[in-house]
Amino acid sequence: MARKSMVVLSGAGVSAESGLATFRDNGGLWDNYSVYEVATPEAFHKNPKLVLDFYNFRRQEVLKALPNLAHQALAAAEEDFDVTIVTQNVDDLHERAGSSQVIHVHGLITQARSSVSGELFDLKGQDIQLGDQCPEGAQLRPHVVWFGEYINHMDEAVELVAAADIVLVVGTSLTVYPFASLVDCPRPDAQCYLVTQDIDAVPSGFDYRQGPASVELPKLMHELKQLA
Ligand code: BV8
Repeated sequence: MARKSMVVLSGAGVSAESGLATFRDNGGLWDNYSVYEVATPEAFHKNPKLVLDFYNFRRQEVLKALPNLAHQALAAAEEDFDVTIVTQNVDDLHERAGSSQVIHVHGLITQARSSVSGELFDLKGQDIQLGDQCPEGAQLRPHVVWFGEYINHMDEAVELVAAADIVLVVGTSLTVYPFASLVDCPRPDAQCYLVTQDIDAVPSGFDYRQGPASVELPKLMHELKQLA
């Protein structure tokens, strides 16, 4: 029998127990930084050093972090399902846990991007400094999608969710669009689950498993494995 397809839509909550700050929880990044000073193209134009320092700090945190039981449970699910992870996260913890199909719709902090050609460069753990230029002579920027910029791979994400047998939303407040609109895309007969610590409203048709991802995800994967 063909393996079932599973699409995972993840956010910062899946990396919280790896020690990486989320955005909108108490003490989250947006409690300490203004989005408009560090996560918009205008901010980068106005004060590139502040923006570079913000992402240099977060990149070093990512390099120090390790995948947690939630990332590992999702990687292990590939034994029984065709799994694709569509993540808002700019960390590489899904990949480092062993997930083989990961789509970063908001970019990847371990890479730099030319703002002229869009060419990507692996930073190999290095910071991006003011004056670091792309071959075209423009200041390098983090390969991260800022507010007001189009996100990556959205059409592909819609198609994947619309075709999936199982849709799993993990560790996201579903605040940011257009990513959050993906919860409206599953087939009527798809099995849909939401695993998160807290949410304003549970999307229609989703089975809500409230709690830490490192606890709830392994439990859910064990349940689903019986149905594979
Ligand atoms: C765009 C940068 C087109 C990278 C980020 C409607 C349609 C289109 C656009 C909009 C729209 N409405 C508004 C907009 C504009 C805007 C937007 O969505 N604003 C919001 C705030 C209202 N969207 C955009 O600008 C997007 N661009 O649409 O372009 C366009 C073009 C021109 C003009 C107009 C439109 C760009 C969006 C990308 C922005 N970049 N980040 C970075 O620095 O990382 S978004 C940022 O938020 C991160 O990427 C993050 O991943 C994302 C979502 O946050 P979450 O991952 O959900 O994290 P959060 O802290 O919110 O929640 C954590 C959750 O985890 C909570 O539920 C918590 O309970 C849970 N949790 C915590 N611990 C645990 C846990 N769960 C389980 N276990 C735990 N241990």
